[in-house]
Amino acid sequence: MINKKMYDAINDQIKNELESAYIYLSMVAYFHQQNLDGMAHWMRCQVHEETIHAMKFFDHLTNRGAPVVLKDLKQLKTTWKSPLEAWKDAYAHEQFITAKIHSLIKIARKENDYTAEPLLAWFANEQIEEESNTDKVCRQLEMVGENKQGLFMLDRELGTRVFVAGSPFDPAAYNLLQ
Ligand code: OFO
Repeated sequence: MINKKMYDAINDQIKNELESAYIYLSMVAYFHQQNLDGMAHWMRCQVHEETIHAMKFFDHLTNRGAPVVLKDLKQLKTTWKSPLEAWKDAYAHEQFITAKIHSLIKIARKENDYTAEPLLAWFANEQIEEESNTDKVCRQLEMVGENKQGLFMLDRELGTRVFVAGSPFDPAAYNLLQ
């Protein structure tokens, strides 16, 4: 049995994670338009990962016998002035998600939800990487500035990111995400 506050907050977080996937999918489209296929590829991997995040929370509720309620996703930004602006938005979005995870932890502690804590600890740790990945690309783009060759090299490097194996809806596969 899950406490009502925790239940509502987790349902809300499923929406936040799906919104993350939706935002990054918009960035995939934008980067392809800019001929930055490496960045588009990196964001495709990120969409996959965000869907896994949503499913981790989805399964948590389902396994505790609580019904998942999917909510409306908010209207998205669909274009950016520059690749740097897009990556800055990605970094800001990850900071927003970190704050949401921290507030979930606060609720779990207040409501003595020991069952949710291990999952939330996983997410708190995951957010270190999520913030650091997007922040690093912002810094690299700032370093590159107007240098087209530098942008090309960075795009090539981001294109080497490897997809997590398996479907984001298959718990056996998404447990591989460390
Ligand atoms: Fe990008 O970490 Fe989930 O949302």
